[in-house]
Amino acid sequence: MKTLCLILGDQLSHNISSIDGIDPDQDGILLMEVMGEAEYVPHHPKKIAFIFSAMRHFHQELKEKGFCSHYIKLDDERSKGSFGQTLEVFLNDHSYDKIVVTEPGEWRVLEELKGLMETLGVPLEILPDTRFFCSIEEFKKWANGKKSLLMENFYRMQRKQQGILLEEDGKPEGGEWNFDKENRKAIKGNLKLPKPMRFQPDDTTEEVLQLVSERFSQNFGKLDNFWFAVTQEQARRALSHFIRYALPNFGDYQDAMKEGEYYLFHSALSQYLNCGLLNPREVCEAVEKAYMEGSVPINCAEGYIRQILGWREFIRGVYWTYMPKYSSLNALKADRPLPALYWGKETDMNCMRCVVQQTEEEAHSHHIQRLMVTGNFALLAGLDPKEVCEWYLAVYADAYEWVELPNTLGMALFADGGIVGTKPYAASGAYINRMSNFCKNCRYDVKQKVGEDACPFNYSYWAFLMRHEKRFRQNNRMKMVLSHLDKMTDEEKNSINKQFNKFMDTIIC
Ligand code: DLZ
Ligand code: SF4
Repeated sequence: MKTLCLILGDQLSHNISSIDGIDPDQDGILLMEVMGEAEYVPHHPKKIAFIFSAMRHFHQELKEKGFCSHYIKLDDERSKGSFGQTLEVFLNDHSYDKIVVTEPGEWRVLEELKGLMETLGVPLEILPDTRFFCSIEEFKKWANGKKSLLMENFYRMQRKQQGILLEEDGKPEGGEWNFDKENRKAIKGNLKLPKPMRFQPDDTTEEVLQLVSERFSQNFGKLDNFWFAVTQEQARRALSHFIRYALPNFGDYQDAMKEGEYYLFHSALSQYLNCGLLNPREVCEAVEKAYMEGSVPINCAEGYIRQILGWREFIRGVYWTYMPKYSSLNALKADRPLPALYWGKETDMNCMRCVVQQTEEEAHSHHIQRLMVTGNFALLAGLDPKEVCEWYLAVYADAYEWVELPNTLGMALFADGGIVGTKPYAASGAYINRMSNFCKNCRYDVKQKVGEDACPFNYSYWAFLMRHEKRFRQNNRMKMVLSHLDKMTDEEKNSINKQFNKFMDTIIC
């Protein structure tokens, strides 16, 4: 049976289930650059360039391994709007008895593939994505019947099942399951900061950069200084570089931010993991090995492994358990449009300006910047989750809906009403001031709660709590913060609300 294997842009792994069983002597493989995927949200140009270049390199590697790999470039006339249309055109010239594809990372694409089963006239088989530790079915089984889904419980179960960072008696390495308490230092003094490994674009990447600059220059984001890894071999070098130079301090400074310093001790490997250039297993194994050899302390190894084995898998499980309803949840009924400052319009809020500028330059910012600056602001301001989610999906090189949606809609915006997190990650300017130096160069005063010079995060925080007071009174974990609200006079509350509304009117126009 002559089989065609489809490889999507985030499936660039040589051990992916769809390739397993492909016979180089008779079967074929197809990768397609299609406009529908490139523009369903206005992706950052660096994201498009990264995916296209990694796809083209992957195709080259498949050919070198002896596979009959076909590649349709975006400017090839056979590239039509969607995967389905392009595939139809391809099948006019090539005959296959069967098509196989690994399940896609997005609901939208899964629906498209299911639709093709009816119309293509060739059987299409969708295989499970075995690159994850936990299958979708396993996650659903774990989640079934639970009132709330605690990531920590899921994570411990994964550690036990996978045998990662466990002592011989099954107890956790270092005596604790979670070292998060040790991960909250701010950057002080002249700490030497490493940089992620950078790669010079080769001819293939240069060709893609040219294409993207011609076709997507109107999108938010800069294309110059492209440095991402675009092959598995490069991504593996970036992983070793991270483990050697950044991981030993990753844990301590995981939540820190510093103006002008984009990566601190973060790995910047998520775009490689999420498109398949790195496998989560090899990443966890390499980090565990570094710990066992004594080159990395436990809080760093555990903190990093928790992100991959715990959080990343948990988020994927939530996505596939709750979709398609999940994408339209809006528990806090937030409906303000996304202010233009998210697309680079000047703002006096230094923290927002710095994070948006970094995003524009790099198509990357680290998780605390995403959660506690741009995400926190969106939560406090009551921005429409649909618009916020679209922004996150568009601007980050590692963003596919399965990972972006629960992180944004659930964790940052609390729009799922508590599926991902038990309470909203709302914080005033004090948090940003504690974890960064942004406030030093800001026109606003982080110490002032209200007034023309007050930090907008401060009055927005209190206005947010007032707006949702009734709901949050029912949440035990919100008791402490609401007790502060109880001490405020009506006059104070009124002036906070007035200033919040006035500020929102000035930034949303
Ligand atoms: C993000 C993206 C972009 C920009 N372009 C393509 C493309 O042209 N061809 C392709 O196969 N994949 C692309 N991707 C990644 C897909 O959007 C991703 O594979 C699906 O969203 C996963 O369901
Ligand atoms: Fe951000 Fe407020 Fe600090 Fe300015 S003062 S940087 S707006 S937290």
